[in-house]
Amino acid sequence: MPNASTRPKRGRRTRRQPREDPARNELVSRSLESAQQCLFNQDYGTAFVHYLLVLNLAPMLKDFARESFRFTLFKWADELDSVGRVQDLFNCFEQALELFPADEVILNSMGEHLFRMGFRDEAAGHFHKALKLKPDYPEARENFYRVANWLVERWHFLMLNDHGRNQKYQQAIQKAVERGCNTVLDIGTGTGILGMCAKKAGAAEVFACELSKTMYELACEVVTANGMKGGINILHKKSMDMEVPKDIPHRVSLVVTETVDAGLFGEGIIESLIHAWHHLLLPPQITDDIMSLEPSKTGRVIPAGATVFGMAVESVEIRRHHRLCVSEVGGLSLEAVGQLHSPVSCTADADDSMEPYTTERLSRIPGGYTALTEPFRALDIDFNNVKELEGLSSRETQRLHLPVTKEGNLDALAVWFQLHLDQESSLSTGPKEDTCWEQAIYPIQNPNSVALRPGDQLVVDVSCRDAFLRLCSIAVVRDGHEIRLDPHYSTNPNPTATAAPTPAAAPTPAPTPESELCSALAGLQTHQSPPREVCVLECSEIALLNNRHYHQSFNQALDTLLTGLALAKENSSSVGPANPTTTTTTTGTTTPSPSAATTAAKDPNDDLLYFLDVSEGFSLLPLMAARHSHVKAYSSVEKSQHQDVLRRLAGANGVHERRLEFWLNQANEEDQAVLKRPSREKLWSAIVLDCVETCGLIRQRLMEKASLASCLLEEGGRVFPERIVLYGMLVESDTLLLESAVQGQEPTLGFNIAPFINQFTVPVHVFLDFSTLDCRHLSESVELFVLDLMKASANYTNREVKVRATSSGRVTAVPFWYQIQLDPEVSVSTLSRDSHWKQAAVVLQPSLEVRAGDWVCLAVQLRKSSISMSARIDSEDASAGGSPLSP
Ligand code: 44T
Repeated sequence: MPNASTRPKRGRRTRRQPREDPARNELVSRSLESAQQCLFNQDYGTAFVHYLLVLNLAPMLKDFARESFRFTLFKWADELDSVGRVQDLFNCFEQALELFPADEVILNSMGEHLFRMGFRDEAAGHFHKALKLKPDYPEARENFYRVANWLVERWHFLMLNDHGRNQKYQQAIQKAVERGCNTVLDIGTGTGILGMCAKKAGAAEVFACELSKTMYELACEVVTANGMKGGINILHKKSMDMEVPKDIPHRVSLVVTETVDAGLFGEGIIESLIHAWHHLLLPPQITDDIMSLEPSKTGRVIPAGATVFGMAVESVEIRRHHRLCVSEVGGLSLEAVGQLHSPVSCTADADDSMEPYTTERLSRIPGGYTALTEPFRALDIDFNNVKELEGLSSRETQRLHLPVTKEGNLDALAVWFQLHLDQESSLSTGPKEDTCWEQAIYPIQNPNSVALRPGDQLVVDVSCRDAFLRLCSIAVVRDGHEIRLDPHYSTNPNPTATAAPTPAAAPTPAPTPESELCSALAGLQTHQSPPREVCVLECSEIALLNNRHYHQSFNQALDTLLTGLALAKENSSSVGPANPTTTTTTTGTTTPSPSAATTAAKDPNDDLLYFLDVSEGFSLLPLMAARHSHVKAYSSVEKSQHQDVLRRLAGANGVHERRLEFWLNQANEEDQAVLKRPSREKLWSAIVLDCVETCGLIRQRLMEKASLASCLLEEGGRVFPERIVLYGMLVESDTLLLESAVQGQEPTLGFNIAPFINQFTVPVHVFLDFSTLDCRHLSESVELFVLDLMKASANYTNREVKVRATSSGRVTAVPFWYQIQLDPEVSVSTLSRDSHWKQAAVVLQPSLEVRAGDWVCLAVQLRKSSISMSARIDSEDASAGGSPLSP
């Protein structure tokens, strides 16, 4: 806002300024001309400078020049970007926004640049502003949806919808404040809810801190809307960066916090509480001193402490995501693969790139789980005892011997905790509780599977390192003998048994004396061979490797295609004469038409079929193709560790090294564009595109890639898959609603929070397990649309599909998945049990009441790879509607 003293000056200046200034006008018109000329000559930098001058001197030209100015800016920004002049790029955008502060297109484009460079918070701010200026601006909306999940994680909705948790925290805070804790700091305030509870309970002073900018801004909005702006002082800070009196005037008597993740310590609660005790909290109350200081003079923390529990579990789902469970797929032996690991490991040698645990909601894990031990107590921690907090990392490793209660494969240790808010009240995050919490999962990474049975004892080490709780299965004690699980465990030099790999989904066979002998031998052998390099693959890459059906299907489709093409080549070369018009350039590039090239008999490479796999991540498909005679396969696997594995597998499967190449190596060396085949200009026989992301969404720019790919195919060549069919189903699912927005009309604990956080609602949910989603099916599955990758002219689809409701209910969501059609005969479904893909769902806003027999009209839109849907009851005669199809 300009202040009062500047206004008249501006006015005077404008008044003094003659309306018509010929010199100025001359400059404006010359600069405008130069700008247009430079634009025409594609000299965008100079054009941009001229436009800046013009529009600063003659703001009335803004409307006239807006389009060309934007165009110039975007072109110039692309150029700056391509040469890495990031600072200059953002300076240009800032200058542009000074001229056009409310231009949603410029805001959105700046957001896109920010996002690509990793400034997610700032990017989101720009998309948000663009959307506020123009709510029906689809590009900004898509971009906003893309970042909203990062900015405001979905668990915020779950936690705010968890009434039990909210009430327990509120009661504990109210009690503490009523007992005299009148100065409060809320660490990691999120939406501001706990701070507001303290204020409402009557605390004299309330401070709050939040490290995420988006959440901080949200908390400020929420607190203001609840009339507490002056009552709660919110800081955009990490608690560890706060000091007295710089940030808060004095130490506080109560810290409230819920900075805990599924593994309890993952949000850094230990470090932040140690810091708080040293710098932000009043001294603790000495509990055994009856005459101790009054609560307003001492400090305490809510939650007061926690107890961590663990349990050994069998789960096929965990196993197939963390261990290789197959020795052969798609005709390839994987024996030579070496040791594979998922990035989740808490063994002694795990480096910093490893996560110690992953998370799962065990109650919803596909295939279920079996508890192999009773829950055991792994750790107790008192948050009001700073010495205990400080001693945690140096605590001695605790070795537990856990009786095995049920027969099964040891796949993971699952961990949860009880959060003691105060002496009377606690929250549990256990797998049997009806809460929003997930459990921490410590998968067993042992390459061999471990069959446990009642009577065994599982030896588990519990320790704390780098402020993470670490649980490690060390050994199994059976009949007085120790069977080692951790290859690095060295106290027992005489390993006795590890079993051979078992298939992912097969039930664990009961161990027989023979099998035990075999495993003992296998164990000995593993022990004696030199340690091989461990290759780390993403969990979804491991699940893909374990997917037999996927590889079998590709094998079959590849077989059909490559055999057919080879035969066709053989025929044409035996019939047709050598083509005399073939020319070879000095660089060795042959430049005839593809058909002519195939008949240039001299070069043995002419008979080759070229296969390109541009899948994201690790893929065995090029190896499978290269096993065919006359095929040269290109893999786009980038990491050298992964390339080594492929080379090793090639060797072991009889694929000559010349038959497998790494495409990006080639592309870098020869500076070629991706998808253009190197060295020769003959065309590809097959190109594999990765269509669906693990999260369940169509990959971005898929259709652009597909249309490019189909132009690069030789006659008879193929893009894999040739098409994908999207299926969906009408469901009623409260769970999906609880994850997508704060539900209900009731204020949360009496506070007005929902409208603010619900701005971050995103209609598409990803990483869903449809097989275990708590929902009622209200229709059969129905085909929603087909993407033809061989005729990829359009990159969007708009369709209305009629679906018949099979039961009455409230349609809250439409989960969707894909049938990936490799050729007319062979397909894979992203919904299958052994798929590495998850599903996604559109949550309908608002939801739709249906009666059994109603026809529902689903408007499905695919724009630039993002799917949106809306539903209404179809009042017309719907007999011609889409017929239900099975996946
Ligand atoms: N997720 C639970 C973890 N913060 C909750 O920025 C349970 C996950 C979960 N601010 C499914 C279900 C559930 N100083 O906004 C965050 C974070 C902030 C801090 C300032 C600090 N030292 C910190 C540390 C964290 O605190 C907020 C809450 S963290 C809670 C994590 C529903 N999946």
